Amino acid sequence: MTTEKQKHYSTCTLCEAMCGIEVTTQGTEILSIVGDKLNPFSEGHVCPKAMALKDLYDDPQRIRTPLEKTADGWQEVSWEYALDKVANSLFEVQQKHGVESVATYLGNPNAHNMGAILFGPYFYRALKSHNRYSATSVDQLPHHIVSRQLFGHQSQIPIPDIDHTQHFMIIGGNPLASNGSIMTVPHIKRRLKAIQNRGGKVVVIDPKKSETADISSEHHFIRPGTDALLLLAMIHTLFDKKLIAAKELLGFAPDLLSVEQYVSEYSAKRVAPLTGIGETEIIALVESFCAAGPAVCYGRMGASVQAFGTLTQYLIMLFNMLSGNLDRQGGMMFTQPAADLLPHSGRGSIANFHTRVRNLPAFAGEFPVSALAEEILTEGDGQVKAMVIGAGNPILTTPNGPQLDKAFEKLDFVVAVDFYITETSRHANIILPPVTALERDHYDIVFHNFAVRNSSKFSPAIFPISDTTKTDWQIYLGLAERLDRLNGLPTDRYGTLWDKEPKGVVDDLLKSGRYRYEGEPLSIDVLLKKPHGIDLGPLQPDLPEAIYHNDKKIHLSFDYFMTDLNRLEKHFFSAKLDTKNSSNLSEGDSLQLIGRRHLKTNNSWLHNSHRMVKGTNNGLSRCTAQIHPVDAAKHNIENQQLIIVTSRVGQVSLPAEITDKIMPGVISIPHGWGHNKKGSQWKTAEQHAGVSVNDLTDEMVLDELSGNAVLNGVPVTIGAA
Ligand SMILES: Nc1nc2c(c(=O)[nH]1)N[C@H]1C(S)=C(S)[C@@H](COP(=O)(O)OP(=O)(O)OC[C@H]3O[C@@H](n4cnc5c(=O)[nH]c(N)nc54)[C@H](O)[C@@H]3O)O[C@H]1N2
Ligand SMILES: Nc1nc2c(c(=O)[nH]1)N[C@H]1C(S)=C(S)[C@@H](COP(=O)(O)OP(=O)(O)OC[C@H]3O[C@@H](n4cnc5c(=O)[nH]c(N)nc54)[C@H](O)[C@@H]3O)O[C@H]1N2
Ligand code: SF4
Ligand SMILES: [Mo]
Repeated sequence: MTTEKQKHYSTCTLCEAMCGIEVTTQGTEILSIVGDKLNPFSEGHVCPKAMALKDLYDDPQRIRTPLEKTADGWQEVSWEYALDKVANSLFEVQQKHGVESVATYLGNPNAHNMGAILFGPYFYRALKSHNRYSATSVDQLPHHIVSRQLFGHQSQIPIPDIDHTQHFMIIGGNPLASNGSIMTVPHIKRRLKAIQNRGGKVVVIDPKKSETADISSEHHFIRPGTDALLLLAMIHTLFDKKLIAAKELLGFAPDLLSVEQYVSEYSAKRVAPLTGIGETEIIALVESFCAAGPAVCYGRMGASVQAFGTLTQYLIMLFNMLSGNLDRQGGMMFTQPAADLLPHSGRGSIANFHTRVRNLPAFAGEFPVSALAEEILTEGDGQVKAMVIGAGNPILTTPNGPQLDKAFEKLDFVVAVDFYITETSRHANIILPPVTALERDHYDIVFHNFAVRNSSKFSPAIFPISDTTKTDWQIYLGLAERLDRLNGLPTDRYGTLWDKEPKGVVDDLLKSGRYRYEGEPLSIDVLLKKPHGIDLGPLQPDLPEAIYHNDKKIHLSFDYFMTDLNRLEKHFFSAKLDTKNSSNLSEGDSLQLIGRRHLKTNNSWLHNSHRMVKGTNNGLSRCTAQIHPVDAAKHNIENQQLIIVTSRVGQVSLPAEITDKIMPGVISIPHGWGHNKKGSQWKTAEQHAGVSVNDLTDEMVLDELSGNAVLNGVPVTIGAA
């Protein structure tokens, strides 16, 4: 290896923004990471997390060799031994307890990892178990269901055309902290400012005056979990004020105007007292949206991960359609990705099987993760006895973490594919550590499909794989091959896969895709000559091609979605509230718990980087409970005072941060903290432990239509510690 300084052009994989980075290396050392100014998509943008890629690479606590848990603690073992041991152990559990007894949980970083996406499925297929879980059901599940029903494919999700819109309504998203989600968008601040500079508006609907709300044209506090009501009233207003502009969409969705009958009861006047947004304000929101020209209404975590998340996302889509903003420049548009996996991937089966204990529906072959603990703890046929955890930390990231923590202790065997000993992987018998992002080839097979502009880029690994290191795909393929062999199945096809590598699959997709570049079909070779990536232009109108249903029509699926109005009526308007499910109404002393993100966090796993946790938040750690001065006064709580927050499932104690940026009656606690569990090994993170908000969230309360978790709008009480 050369000892000269070298510059490499790569891509940050930490969040969805796909920022191009310039990485300077010397030998095996990373000297610096800065934004790649010549990347046509991100134009030099990076956030402070880009340097965390270096910290991760350097971190002495990061695991580099497979570990086995023994009576004398963790022991380093060889890859051959570790992969054999895992495959044999999973095989044995399945022999003894049946195929369903092994469950898998896939975490968020998989979505940023082409190897795991393209080759991981060989392993799940070899396992044959239906007991599959992932972070999808604490996140974007509603978006998938809405797209599956309307457009025929779970991942055909339209994206805000932020660069051409004149009015951007953001419901429950904070892109200034998250850098955008289901909207791959570097330079979000510049782009939001640009809307305002061209005479447009950015409107934020959020129980918190977030960083995004701070730079918006208008912000409206909304009571957590009442967005579906707001959307119903917004659609009601479209009809009432004769603002429907859907003529061009009627050819694709002939029944669209019959939405009117479903919203007739939901006037702005009726919903206003529940949402906290006044009747005239709601009407004005709609009028100004419709007067703006191209406009787009977009909802993210706050709108999705709540009791009516699926209904809310559906209504957002209807609102965009009825106002004439679907598939319109400056509205919600479909991308035209260069390497399009969609035609080759599952469209998303809805409820074709159910969980054993609570009878919850599967979507696209996955069960709601809220059901995982009970599937481990409840005895009987099909009980989960072993777990595979791939790039996830569900003990901190899914509802009722402590219950899952206890459940994990009962398992016969656990394997974690992870490079840290986390709150979850500490339960593993074997940990298989892949290399970090900069050590593997990268093509963003997911997030190009959600990007606000079409582009294409391949980032080859900066450091080559050695004999002693493996990427995620090598781990999964190694396990798949071993399992098939143990099951007596043919394994000849693996030879081809080992040679092809995930990048070979991307190459096929590019070559069979819709773009040519300078006369040649796009390919990995073409992209290698363009290390900064290539721009493929703005999003284009794409109906009916974007529709995956055979009849090329949008299926509005009223029967599926609108039946949830019965639950909504009961929840918000029935005189006698079902207290178990009344998660959305502040009653008496209870507050509504919501989540938040900070620019320097990434779910649960960047807190071992000193750079990410240092610095102050007015002298407080970043894991605080934000409450409004009115609520603080009511409970005699002072700023920075330790308080106890209690929910149906648990209790945490953390400092209060009193701020009028939060709506009265609401409390905000970030997720991903709580690094104080015995046996996890991340020294810096432990010094900034915080508490886990998912010790409070309730695995029994779901968005019933989808099975998605309810992490926003959780009823809690507070008191001085
Ligand atoms: N209360 C509350 N809870 C939430 C949320 C919220 O807003 N509020 N947000 C939810 C959301 S949106 C999400 S996506 C989930 C995330 O939930 P999870 O995916 O369960 O958790 P992460 O914190 O992303 O954990 C990722 C793990 O993968 C490891 N890892 C990182 N990169 C790689 C890699 O390349 N390969 C492998 N094999 N491992 C890797 C890390 O070390 C870490 O242990 O959290 C959810 N939980
Ligand atoms: N820095 C950083 N960036 C990240 C991540 C991270 O952990 N850190 N995680 C990544 C992941 S996995 C995801 S999924 C995305 C998420 O991306 P976003 O959805 O943009 O991120 P959040 O910060 O969760 O924003 C949710 C907003 O919804 C508001 N909210 C809460 N409840 C409600 C409600 O009931 N109604 C309404 N209208 N609003 C509500 C919250 O106050 C918050 O401002 O971020 C990604 N980017
Ligand atoms: S915005 Fe996201 S992709 Fe860009 S540097 Fe930050 S973490 Fe990486
Ligand atoms: Mo997420």
